[in-house]
Amino acid sequence: MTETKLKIEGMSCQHCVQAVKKALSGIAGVDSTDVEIGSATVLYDDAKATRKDLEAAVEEAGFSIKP
Ligand SMILES: [Cu+2]
Repeated sequence: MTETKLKIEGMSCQHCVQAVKKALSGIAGVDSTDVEIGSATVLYDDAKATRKDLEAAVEEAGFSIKP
């Protein structure tokens, strides 16, 4: 398991938190997520998912990743 923290731009309320949580939880290999406004800490199996997958899911949900 790998833990990574994503910095996320464009989140402003609990709806955004739920949207990001849902997007991340839908990825195969993601074990747990801890999402708050502006960031998400994700525990995932790096044999099944990559950080790029996590970032892509967040972007597909309408937010952007801060480098
Ligand atoms: Cu919101």
